[in-house]
Amino acid sequence: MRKALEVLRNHPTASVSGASISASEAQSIYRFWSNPKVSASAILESQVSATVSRGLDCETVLAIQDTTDLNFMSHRKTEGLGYLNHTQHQGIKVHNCFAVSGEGEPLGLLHQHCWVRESPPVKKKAPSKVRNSAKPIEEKESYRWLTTLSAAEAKISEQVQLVQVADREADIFELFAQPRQANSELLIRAKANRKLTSELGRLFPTLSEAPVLGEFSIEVKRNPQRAARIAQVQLRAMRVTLEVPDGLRKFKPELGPIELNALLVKEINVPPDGGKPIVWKLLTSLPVDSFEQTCDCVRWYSYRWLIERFHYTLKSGCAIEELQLQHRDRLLKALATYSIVASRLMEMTYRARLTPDASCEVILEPHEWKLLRRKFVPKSRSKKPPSLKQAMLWMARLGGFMARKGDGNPGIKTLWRGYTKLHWLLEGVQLARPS
Ligand SMILES: [Mn+2]
Repeated sequence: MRKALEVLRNHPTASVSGASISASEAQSIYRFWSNPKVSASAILESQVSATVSRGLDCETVLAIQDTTDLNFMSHRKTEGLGYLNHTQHQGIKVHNCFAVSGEGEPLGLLHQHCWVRESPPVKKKAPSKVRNSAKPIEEKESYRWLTTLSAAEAKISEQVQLVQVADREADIFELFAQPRQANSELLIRAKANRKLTSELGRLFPTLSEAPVLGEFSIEVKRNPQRAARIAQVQLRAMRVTLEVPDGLRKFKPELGPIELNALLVKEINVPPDGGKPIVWKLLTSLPVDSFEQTCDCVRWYSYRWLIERFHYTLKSGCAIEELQLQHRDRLLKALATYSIVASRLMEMTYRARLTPDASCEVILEPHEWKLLRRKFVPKSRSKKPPSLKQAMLWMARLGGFMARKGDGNPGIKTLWRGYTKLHWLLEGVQLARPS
């Protein structure tokens, strides 16, 4: 147990994750996950503090929030799971806050909140009063968006501009109304056609009449519904004052109308694959006085896909590992460990794509790349570290990537497998060393 703890605590960020999943340590790690004195948040601490210190070098940190379901339906023996959105599924709900720089560089996980649902979710068809609005925000699942905002603020220095980025699920009046610390901003996609104060009426029709500021192009990433493309968008922006929703007054009589900037981002052409053009209505506390400021908002919102990517990476890893853990608490600790690995892999792939020819030492420690090279180029005597691109390719080959013509780039599952295997090998080297 102590060994596992030390491995997790003492390793610098570059190898925490890998160290914690190596095969020959698996047993001590499983014991570590079973120890009631170790908490999931203690495991995450090293990753979070690495994220925070990377954030200090940034002018802007985007705190991107989103929720994912971890489905453990196949784990019939695991106790303490809860209902997911599909009521037949059992698992854990995970709300993550993933930090990204204003330039789109993944910085790592900033906060994680997990919970299980004791009862199945109320059907969408139920009257909306029964569904949700009859409760104060503190008693709703959606309170997580507010507490995560506070958690992010507590970690990021006020010297750095902190921007909460979230999809339509976070269109919550109480979130807009929550007092924020200096230099802390919101950038949220709007879902509700809210009532505006004054004679303007509703948000959406009013916004569609706002003056056009110009055109701008953004990179739209591939997802299950669409292919990647560069989208040419038209921008409109205006200042709006949102009225307090009627259902909210009885819980929060102190709330008043809220002023925010509203943006309408509309893709001009139909995408080449015939899919839906982008239409984003965004609400933000950021200034939109100039065209450049507005473009920043849109670009920052476009980085939201990185949290989707993080969740995909996390799930790929969890599926590969086929966790056989008997109880939720152990699963939560395993999840914390895997979140660190997923975060590392995101950083590696990003850097390898951005600066493929840079030294791999920005992401790998010397003992890691030296072992990789010994495996694939046993005769090399060079002291110079290989490029990032080369190191990633070797790691992918460890994970089963054939690197034939036409194989394209290695996928995340392959890299996950390769990264894990690299650490098995490192462990093997240490075992083979005479003590
Ligand atoms: Mn979402």
